[in-house]
Amino acid sequence: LSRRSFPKGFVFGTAASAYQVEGMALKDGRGPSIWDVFVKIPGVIANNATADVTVDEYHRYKVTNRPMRADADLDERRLPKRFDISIEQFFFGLQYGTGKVNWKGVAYYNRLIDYMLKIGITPYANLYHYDLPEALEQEYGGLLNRKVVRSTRETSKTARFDSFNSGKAFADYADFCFKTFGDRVKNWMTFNEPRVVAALGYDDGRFAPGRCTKCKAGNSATEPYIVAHHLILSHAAAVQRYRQKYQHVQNGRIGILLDFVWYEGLTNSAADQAAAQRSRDFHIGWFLHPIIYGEYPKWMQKIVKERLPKFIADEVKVVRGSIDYVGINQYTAYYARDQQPNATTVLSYSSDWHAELVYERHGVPIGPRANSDWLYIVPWGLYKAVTYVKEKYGNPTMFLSESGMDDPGNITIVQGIHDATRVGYYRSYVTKLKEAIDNGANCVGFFAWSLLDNFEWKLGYTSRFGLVYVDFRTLRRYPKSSAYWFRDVITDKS
Ligand code: GCO
Repeated sequence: LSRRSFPKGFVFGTAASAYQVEGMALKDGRGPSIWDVFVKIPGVIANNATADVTVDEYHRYKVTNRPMRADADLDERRLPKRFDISIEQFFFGLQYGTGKVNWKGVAYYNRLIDYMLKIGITPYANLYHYDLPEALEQEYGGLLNRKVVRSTRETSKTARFDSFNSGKAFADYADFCFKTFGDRVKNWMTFNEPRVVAALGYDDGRFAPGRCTKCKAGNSATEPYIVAHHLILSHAAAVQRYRQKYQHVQNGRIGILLDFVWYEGLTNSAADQAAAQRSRDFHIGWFLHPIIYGEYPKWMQKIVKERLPKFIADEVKVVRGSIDYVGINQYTAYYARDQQPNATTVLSYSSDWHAELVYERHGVPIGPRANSDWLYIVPWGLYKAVTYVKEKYGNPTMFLSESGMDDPGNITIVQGIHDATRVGYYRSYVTKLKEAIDNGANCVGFFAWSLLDNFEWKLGYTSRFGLVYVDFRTLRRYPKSSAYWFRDVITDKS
């Protein structure tokens, strides 16, 4: 297995998000995001950890890359890197676009991008990774309010969609980034895992802003759908802006990052097979279906009915086809079993699936479990997920934008850097990806999550996903066996 076994131009890289690695909490003019507020609620994050420092990439982005070069001899000229731009670093006023620009934040990303290019790393920039400015949450309810798409006064449902072109909203923030960095950044993504934003933020309340039917505030039967709808429209508005104003000059491409768990029917019964299909529709279909076909999947329309927002004709035009490529975050697979609602079922996004997710069949787990309770190692799941996108969605240009596994946080450096399980994970997943490509999937890259151990949301620092071990007391970086393995693959040495 090596780079040579992949089609010409195939890229290997690593991925990280602003909030999880930057650690410049509220310094240099950054305003608080909904995550800064969320992590402060006692008991919400393991050990009540915060991302105030995390791995301090804000100051150490050079240190991170230098040891990678010297110790692991990673050939960075061949290593694209996916990183996120953080909204709060730019706009901390009351509205995106009308909030003030934080020029220190802009300077940071200019330094980072210039440095990456100087040492030969290709930047892949994503515009939103869970960190909505708290000011927007306070002012109008954040993603629940359509102002997040366009901030011009809300008009009737028949308002022309392109009126949000003149609005001050997500598209304006995106526009600012295209204008400021697009001379150097040629690979853009709008949102990371919008499904997680909607489901974890508004259905089970596990992620910021922590809303759900059982939480202090929220409604799991309606809010996830409203938020998802606004995310799709915001994505489309940003893409439209890029295409109209920048793409022909800057020659870049733009897409979105979608998480995709593979769902396999628990049995061959028609009921379980349908449950697996519903699960796929409520998961990746929720976003990819509108983007490719201009409407929500049939199963969703049938079950969610009037709780599901609709795209008006002018919106369909902008949403459909709003990607040049799509990033798939693929880690795991589950079995799905038919589960029809009964009198006691509480209406919610997850109960709408009419499916129960299970992790074993005849007492055999679907795969070995990593440290995270949701992460079972199932390489064939990646093959099926990629092949599904190929077959169901017209084989769009895609790349594996995240894949990886975690170890417990409290292991020593020595235990941490001998990460044989992770090496095995990557070997098997990358092998399956190659099989899918050999069978025609139009997949052009693979990005490991993540280069460094970092702040893993609810798990705080009790989970390590890195190719490089971080000693969280000293913040020193130590390449793991998986970093060397990765190097060997991408430099054709293995
Ligand atoms: C994402 C992911 C990452 C996680 C990773 C491991 O949204 O892209 O949630 O931020 O850290 O998937 O859980």
